Amino acid sequence: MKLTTTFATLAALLPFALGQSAEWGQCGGIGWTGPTTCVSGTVCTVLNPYFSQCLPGSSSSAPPTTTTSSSSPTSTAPTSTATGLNKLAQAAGKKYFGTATDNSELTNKAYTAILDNKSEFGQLTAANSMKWDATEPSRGDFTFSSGDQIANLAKANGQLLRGHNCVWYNQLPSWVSSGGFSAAQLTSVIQTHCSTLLTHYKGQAYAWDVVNEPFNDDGTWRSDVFYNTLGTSYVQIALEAARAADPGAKLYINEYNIEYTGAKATALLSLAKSLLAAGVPLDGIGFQCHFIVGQVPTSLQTVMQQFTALGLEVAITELDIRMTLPATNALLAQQETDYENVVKACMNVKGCVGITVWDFTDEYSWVPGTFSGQGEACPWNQNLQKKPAYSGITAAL
Ligand code: 9MR
Repeated sequence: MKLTTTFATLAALLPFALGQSAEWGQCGGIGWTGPTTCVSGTVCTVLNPYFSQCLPGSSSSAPPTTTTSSSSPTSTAPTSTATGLNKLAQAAGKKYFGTATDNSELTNKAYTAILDNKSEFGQLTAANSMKWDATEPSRGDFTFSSGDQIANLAKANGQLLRGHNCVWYNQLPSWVSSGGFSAAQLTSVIQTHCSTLLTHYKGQAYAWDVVNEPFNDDGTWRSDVFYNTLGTSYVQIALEAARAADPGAKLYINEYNIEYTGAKATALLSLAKSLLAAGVPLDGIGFQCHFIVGQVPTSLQTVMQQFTALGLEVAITELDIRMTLPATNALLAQQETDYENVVKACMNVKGCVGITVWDFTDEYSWVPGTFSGQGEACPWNQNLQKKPAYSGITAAL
């Protein structure tokens, strides 16, 4: 036993003696002064400007800052010992498995112990604190302290950040929605907001939901101050301002109920085509995936592929699967299957870059507050215990 421990310790130290990072170790990023090469069988992969990591595989995947040492790759292929949702997702070639979180939750130590665990979560989204009402509550008065708390946490944990969001009809201060602006004035309001927001987080966000929920479920445009004042052009205005502010961020349109084939998915597909044809900067489509147990759409993979066929990437951005309470073993078992199927859909689509759950615990889910009598939508329960849903996710990864 003692001998094994000593040998294991020496073996673990060997990469450092060779100046290499171990599998899953850091190998680069702003401020990193440690090794910049990886042990054999792993590749130094840029996850964000602050964090490059030695991921299992050879140098054919994402552009590495540096590649593996030249030691013989003919030995047994690396068997993945990955545990944790993010580790598994990355081992399977995805960029991240992530979660939404909110500022008020960060005082719960038991919660943050899981949130900060990069094996589980490699990406964070601020559930509320980067929205318009939080960041520009009155015109020109920008407040980033709450958003910064989430961004800084992601940075400290070596996690990617998804920015959410720039232009949305909801959580929009009345100075915008009822401002009586002309088209020219509202254009400037959008440009200032998107530009200031993305400039503030420049270099930190992997992606931004630049436009959120532009369509009604029947595929018509949502009637809000943006559409009513500017027509469809507001989408282009926002995307162009976002690109100019942070050229490194992937720019997304994020939407729900596009997981089903039908009018809404068709409307977004034709918008995406026309934006790309016009040279408007659009990189990705977010599939929110707020689902109901037993009713997960079988069309998810097909619809995602319709978008990736245009050259766009896609991501599952707000996954949760709710049920009518009380939870039963049968419902929890169905939820396990449902989570597995949703994650599988992303796994089956090469251009699906990652999956984000809309918070990981039932303790902080938005569902019970919005859908009376429903809940239990997350993979961890209210007591921060993993549910069968967790196994559904790992089975798919
Ligand atoms: O999780 C968010 C919740 O705390 C807010 O009260 C709610 C208000 O609009 O927004 C929730 O997040 C939404 C997200 O920003 C966009 N897609 C739907 C999400 C759930 O409502």
